[in-house]
Amino acid sequence: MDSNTLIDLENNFGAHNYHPLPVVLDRGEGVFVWDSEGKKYFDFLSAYSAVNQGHCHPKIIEALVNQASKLTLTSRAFFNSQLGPYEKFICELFNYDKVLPMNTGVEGGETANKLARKWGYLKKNIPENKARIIFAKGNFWGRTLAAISSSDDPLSYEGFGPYMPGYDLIPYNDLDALENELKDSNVAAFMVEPIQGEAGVVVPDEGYLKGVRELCTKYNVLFIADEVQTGIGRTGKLLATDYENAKPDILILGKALSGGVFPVSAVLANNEVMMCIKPGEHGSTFGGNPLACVVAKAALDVIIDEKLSENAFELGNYFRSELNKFIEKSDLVKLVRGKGLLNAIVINDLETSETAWNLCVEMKNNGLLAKPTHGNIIRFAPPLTITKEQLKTCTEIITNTVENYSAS
Ligand code: IF1
Repeated sequence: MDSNTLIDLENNFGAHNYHPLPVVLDRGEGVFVWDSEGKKYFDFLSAYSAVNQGHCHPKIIEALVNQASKLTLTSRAFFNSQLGPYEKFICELFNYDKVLPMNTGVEGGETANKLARKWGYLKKNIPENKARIIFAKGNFWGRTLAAISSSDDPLSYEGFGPYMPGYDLIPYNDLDALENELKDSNVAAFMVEPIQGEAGVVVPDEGYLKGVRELCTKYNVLFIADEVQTGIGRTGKLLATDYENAKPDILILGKALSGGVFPVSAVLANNEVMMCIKPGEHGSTFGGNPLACVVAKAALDVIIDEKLSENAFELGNYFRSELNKFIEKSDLVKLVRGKGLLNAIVINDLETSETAWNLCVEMKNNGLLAKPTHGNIIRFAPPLTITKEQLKTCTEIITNTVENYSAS
């Protein structure tokens, strides 16, 4: 089927909860994807950072296929032979006592919130139903009713009320505002992204995460880091919180934990927190399934064996320095920001403009796929397996596209 037919099918039979770029992808390998007509593109979205290891990484696919023909799902009503070894591996890698396996990123967030509330009641003696969780404005952690209840983006929450009580917002990157809230003894946790993805790759000031860690310790509040997007090498370290040695009390991972093969998420914490949840109090049919365990183990091995965090660190510096040179002479691009290979450019235009969208359509025509976030921001997040040569080519595609757009 050609692309237009396939787009029509999605339009006719799928809910209209997305507005995709007009490209139909059919195949992927490493940093490349191909559309139904066989045209090849650099993937600069990586499925929102789920495909850090590159599309269809042979080692991850091999693990998937081998396990798929052996055992896929048992539920947690029984033990399975892959779960224990995986749990030991991931706990040792991230240095936590325990892990709670889930599937999607938002389930990871929900799990972290439930853990924090339970801990608040059992360990901090917060009166019943009074636990509060603080979030930063501009946060994004998914689409469930709890997640949208903490959102200040009307697109996410409007028309879906009533909302979850016990959630409050403070400005991002503001330690004074945080300290003010944490003084209330009913606060169980502060949940935050080390870099805000959906908000447009907003990088906080140096020292912010360290400050969050210190304030949470001082006021006996749990620091929950949502590393669903920033984790697993994306920002140039295994975790973005590693930059400031700001170890969260609860760590949420997702997306690239499976290399984009299927939803695998994880919540990590020490016993003091994790043991607050008892049998029957939380779970999931698919969480911790043997297929997910071997896939996640393989996906993490690839990050480590291929030094993808290090590659993201180096190539991210290169990408931003090349773009900064370009920005000096560009009227259209205002700035580039990010860490590692999680970057965005801000277009010198209104948030309501179509410029970013139009640029993405042009970049697509030129063989590179990226997605606008808001009307004037374009995120660039290639697979971390990208080489310097490839990134050089991509930087040229991006800057040439902007130049031609400005000229037209
Ligand atoms: C959509 C953006 C990315 C996340 C963080 C948890 C989750 C996400 C920091 C939930 C999910 C997504 C989901 C996707 C778009 C997207 C996104 F455009 F909104 F900003 F990645 F950058 N924490 N992010 O970024 O994970 O339940 O989806 O597995 O359309 O909702 P999930």
